Parts: sequence; C-alpha cells; structure tokens
Amino acid sequence: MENFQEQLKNRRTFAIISHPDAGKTTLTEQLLLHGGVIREAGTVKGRGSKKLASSDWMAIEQQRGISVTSSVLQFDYDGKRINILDTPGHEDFSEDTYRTLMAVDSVVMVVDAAKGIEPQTKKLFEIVSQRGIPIFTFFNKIDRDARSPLDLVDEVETVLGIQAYPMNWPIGSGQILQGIYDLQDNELIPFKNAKADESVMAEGMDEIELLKDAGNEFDRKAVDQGRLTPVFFGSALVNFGVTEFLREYLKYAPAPGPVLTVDDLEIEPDDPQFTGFVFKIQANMDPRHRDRIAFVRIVSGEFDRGMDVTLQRTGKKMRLSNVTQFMAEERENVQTAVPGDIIGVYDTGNFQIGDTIYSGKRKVQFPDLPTFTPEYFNRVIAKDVMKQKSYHKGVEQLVQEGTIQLYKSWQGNEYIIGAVGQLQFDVFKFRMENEYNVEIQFELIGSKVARWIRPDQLDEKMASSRNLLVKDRYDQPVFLFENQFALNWFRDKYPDVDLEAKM
Ligand SMILES: Nc1nc2c(ncn2[C@@H]2O[C@H](COP(=O)(O)OP(=O)(O)OP(=O)(O)O)[C@@H](O)[C@H]2O)c(=O)[nH]1
Ligand SMILES: [Mg+2]
Repeated sequence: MENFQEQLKNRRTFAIISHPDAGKTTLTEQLLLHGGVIREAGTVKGRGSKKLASSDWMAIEQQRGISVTSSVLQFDYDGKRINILDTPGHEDFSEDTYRTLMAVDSVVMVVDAAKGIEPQTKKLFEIVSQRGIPIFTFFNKIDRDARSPLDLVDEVETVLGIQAYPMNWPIGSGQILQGIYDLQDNELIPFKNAKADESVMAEGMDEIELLKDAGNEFDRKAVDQGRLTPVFFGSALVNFGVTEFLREYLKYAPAPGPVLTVDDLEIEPDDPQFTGFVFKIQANMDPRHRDRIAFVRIVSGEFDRGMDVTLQRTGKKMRLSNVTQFMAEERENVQTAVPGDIIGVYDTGNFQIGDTIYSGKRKVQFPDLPTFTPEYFNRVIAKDVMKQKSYHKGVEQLVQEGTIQLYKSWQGNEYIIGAVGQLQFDVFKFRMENEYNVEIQFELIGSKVARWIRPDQLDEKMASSRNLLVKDRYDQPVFLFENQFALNWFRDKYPDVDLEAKM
C-alpha cells in the first residue's frame, strides 16, 4: 500500500467540458474502459440492447441522450488514480458545471473537429481560465470530415486567447483519415482500415514541417498556469488517439494543489488536518434506496472511515462512516481517501452545496461556490392532492440539489420555482414523476428579473402586477420584475431602496 505522500502524488482530478454533443461522455466512457472499470464502452444512446454510457446514468439522460448533471467516476491507469468529472454541456445546466469546475485540478476541453470552438465551450473556458489551472484540448470526431487542423489550432489561439501546442497531428479525416502523427516520438499511428492516400499524407507532412518551424515552444510552466494548452486529436467513438491522449495527459496534469480559504489561508494538500467541501448533492442515485449523497472534494489530510468532522456552517459535529466512491457500475465503500479524491457522503439532510467540513480544532471555511440568479419562473402544483407528502419531499430534495430554486408566494405559500433555463423545468418534472411518483403541473409566470430587497426597506404596497413579491427559501423577500424597464421604473420611484441581484 502506498503511503499518504505517494498516494497524493498519484492523484489526478479533472473535469471534461465543452459545448453540447462534442463527445465528453463518449470520451469519459473510453477512459473508463482504459482503466478497466468497464469491459465494453457504452454509448450515450443505447440503441437496441446496447450498453449505455456510465456517466449518463440518470433516466432522463438515457432517454434524451444528453447529460443533465455532472457525474464523478474513478479509475486507475498507469499507477495513477484518476477522478474524472463528466459535465453537461447544455447552458441550462451550467450552474452545476461551474461548481464542478471548482473541485478539479485540471480540465479537458473537448472540441468537435468539424465545428471548432462553439459558444458554450468559450464561456466555460473563460471560467476555467480565471482559475489558472492546466487546460488540455482534445479535438474529437476526426473519424468524420473535420476542418483543417491548422485552422482549428489557430481558432483556439484567436477565439480563446490561449497558446496552443499540438502534441499530435491528424493526417486527413473521415474517409481519408490516415492516422495521427505523434509529434513527440515523430511517428505515425496509423488508423486501422485507412485507405492509403498519398496526397493527403504529403499534405499532412507539410503541415507538420510548418509546425516545427513556426509553432509555439513547449513551455511547462505555461501549461501549469493555463496559458498554453497541449492539443490532441482523436476520436472518442472509435477509440482512436485516446490512449495517446491519456498517456500524455497523465504526464503533464498536476497532482492536487493548495486551496485558499475565505481568510486567505492556503491549505496545502499534505496538511495533516482533514478538510474538504461539498460541491454537489445528488438524490436518488440508487432509486431503490432513496439515498442522498453529498460529494466532497478532499482538500487536505487523510480521510479515514468513521472519522469525526465539523460542519463549518452549523458547527455541528458528525461522523463520516457511510462513504462511497464511484467506479462506473459499482460503488465501493471507502476506507481511506486522500486530497484530490471525491467521496460521496450519505446525507440525511445536513449538507448544503458549498459546505466546508474539517477535522480537529482549527476552523476552516472555503469560499462559496457560484450561484446563478434564475431568469424563468413557474408556479407548480401537484396534480393529485393525495400525494402532498411525496410532492413536498421531492421539491425539497431537488431544491437542495440545486436542480432548481424554490420561492413561495408572499402570502399563501404557493410554490414558485425559478431556473436559469427551460430545460431545468423539464428535468424537474421528469424527476418528480420518475423518482417521487408525483405528477406536477406548471403554471407559467415567465421570464423575470429577480431582485432581493432588504426586509426593513420592504413595504408590501410596493408590489404590483409588474413586480411580483415572493420569498426565497430562507423567507427573504424578492421582487420578480416584469422586465428591465419595470425594474428601472421601480428604482426611479424608490431611489433609497437597495435591490440586489443575488442573495
Ligand atoms: N463520429 C463520431 N461521433 C462521436 C464521437 N464522439 C461522440 N460522438 C457522438 O456524438 C454524440 C454526442 O456525444 P456525447 O458523448 O453524448 O457528447 P457530450 O459532450 O457528452 O454531450 P452533452 O453531455 O449532452 O453535452 C453522440 O451521438 C456520440 O455517439 C466521435 O469521436 N466520432
Ligand atoms: Mg455528456
């Protein structure tokens, strides 16, 4: 058994990000296959009896063939323990993706080689680049006709403003894909079933000459700081270039580093005090057990099953005895874990997203995780009045997960839910039916501008049909303005009232 320091050195924790459909889940599946935790790569749309991808485990994900929530998976490869976080690409779920990005030490950006940098990739890149962590680029789908690799690399540099360093180079694509050329070892990795095409080959070799003369220098420090991205080409679907990518990734990706607390204290991973934070809560991962799991990223110290920790927000002491890790199809009970690892703590309702936990006496608090202000609102009711109990439970649990945000009418306590995007309502409805067996009905309120008002400044007469008064789940007053115009009008009328875009 490796000792603590060795284990720490061998951890690699990363998120896969991109615009929808670039192939994140497909790549994740191939990586799991490399790690030997699955025996066959599943597909995102399991046609017929085909196996489904491990990280799209939720019923609605399998039905629609898209990821709606991030998932955490773990595997070993080449002496390293890898924690991979597959994120959803759709912008309606980007709050979940943003939080997940706070829990990783590096990022793999997947780009569809036929499409180049798409809007959601750009947005996510900007968030990652603020953190200054290493970013690796994987141009996917070269088994289909792709854009010119020179153009693609140029686009990374001009659109994202990061230097790019190709680690390998595709020769042709689609029907005429010859292979990828390894620029480190200077050898061609031929594509199986390639139809040999001399002119494509010659053109590829010319490009490689050009790269060698005019390309960026490889600068390790720039990689570490997220100023230079190593670039790879391949196809996740046909498992071409994935092994080469994984090998190089493991060479350059960082082991867990220090994390800053709210008091600007740098907590080093080898600090003996156990610390970590909750970046995600997920209910009903195992529908038979109706469980609720808080995902904790370990920042420092060693986790030992049964250890006592303090929940910083409440000061409450608790024992961590029921803790799992996720290996594709299986969950394993965790005995020990180290920084970089993500552990799933069975939760009976103690945790919130963003919570810090720590062992020992020194108080530690990590910064809050990003939250978005919802823009769309719906009233919600249970169709069947007999199912009130499951209805309330479902709403409460899905709200704690951060799937949607809950508000209530100022008087009457009607439920109003808010979301950043429409798809979140679909997921909420589906999961209420699927996981809590409650059919719900929405009554459209529509797109609104939410602003919090200080309770001491509130006068109920300020409310009107153009600024609906509601309360958030902590009973704080919020106005839902019809539009920006209504908000400006309100500001003119009540110049002394402070309105906040966030709690
Ligand atoms: N031809 C080809 N298709 C691919 C490749 N990788 C993924 N696909 C297909 O692209 C589609 C989307 O793949 P996913 O892996 O679900 O993409 P994703 O990035 O996880 O999508 P979201 O999670 O919904 O954002 C699926 O139909 C895949 O089979 C590839 O290398 N080549
Ligand atoms: Mg996916």
